[in-house]
Amino acid sequence: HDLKAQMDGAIARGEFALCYQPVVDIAAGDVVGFEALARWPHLPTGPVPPGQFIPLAEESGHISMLGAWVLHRATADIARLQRRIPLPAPPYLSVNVSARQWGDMSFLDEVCTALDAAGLVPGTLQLELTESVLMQRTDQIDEVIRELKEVGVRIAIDDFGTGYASLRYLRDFPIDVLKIDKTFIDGIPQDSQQVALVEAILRLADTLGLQVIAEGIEEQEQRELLADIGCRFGQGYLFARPMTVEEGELVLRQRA
Ligand code: G
Ligand code: G
Ligand code: MN
Ligand code: NA
Repeated sequence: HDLKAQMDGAIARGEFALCYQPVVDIAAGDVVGFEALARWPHLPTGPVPPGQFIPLAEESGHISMLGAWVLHRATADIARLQRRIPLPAPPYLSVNVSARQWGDMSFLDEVCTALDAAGLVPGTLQLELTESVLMQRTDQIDEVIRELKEVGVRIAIDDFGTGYASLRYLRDFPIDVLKIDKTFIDGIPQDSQQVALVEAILRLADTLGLQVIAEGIEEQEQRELLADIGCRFGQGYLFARPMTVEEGELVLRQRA
C-alpha cells in the first residue's frame, strides 16, 4: 500500500500530529483529562483519518514506532500543560495502545522512559486497550499490564461492550476504567433497552470498583440522563471535539 510506504518518512519528519479530546465530569462540566488522538494531516492527497492509518500501521508494524512517538509527544504536552496551569487535580492523559504494542517487549520500558522524560506522574497516565487485546492475552501482556499497574499507570478498556466481552477478564484483570462505547450512548434516552444496558454496566462497574467514561455524548438529553443514572465521566462533541494542545490549555484556564 502506498500509505504504508510513506509512513516511515512521515514519522521521521514529524508529519504526524496529536490532538486532544477533553474528558469531563458530566454533571459539573469540568475537564478532568484528555485523550490523545493521532492525526496525519498534511499529505498532498489530504488528511488521512486515523480509522484508516492506524489499521495500516498495525499491519505493517509501523505502529510500534508511531506509538512510541505518540507516548513521548503526549506525555510531554500534558506535563507542560500541568506545569503551566497548576490545578489541585491535574488533568490526566489517556493514550490508545494497539494490540501489537501490548505485545512488544520494549513497551513497558518505553512508557517508563516517556513518563521520566516528561516528568509526568505515572498516576496521571491512562492506557486504553480494546477487548480484542484481552481476547489475545498472553503471559507477556499480562506481565506488562501488571508491571504498569505497579508503576501506578491506570488501565482502561476502550469501546467497552463492542468486543467479545467476557466478564471473566473484569474479574481476573487489574482494570481501572470502562469506556462505554458510543453505540450504547447513541440510543439514550429514547431506547429503554440501551438505557437499561448502560445502567447495568454502571452497577457492574460500581460493584467492581471501576470508573466509567461514557463516549460519544452529542446531545444534552444524553448528558442529563447519564448524570441522573450516576455516570460520572464522559466525552463527546456536546462537550468538546478533539483540539490542539493550545486549545486544551485555554479550556483548562477557564477552570483555573
Ligand atoms: O480520532 P478518531 O476518533 O478518528 O480515531 C479513530 C480510531 O483511531 C479510534 O479507534 C482511536 O482509538 C484510534 N486512534 C487514534 N489515535 C490513536 C493512537 O495514537 N494509537 C492507536 N493505537 N489508536 C489510535
Ligand atoms: O476508539 P476510540 O474510542 O478511541 O475513538 C475515539 C474517536 O471517537 C475519536 O476519533 C473521536 O474523534 C471520536 N469521537 C469523540 N467524541 C465523539 C462524538 O461525540 N461523536 C462522534 N461521532 N465521534 C466522536
Ligand atoms: Mn479511545
Ligand atoms: Na472508544
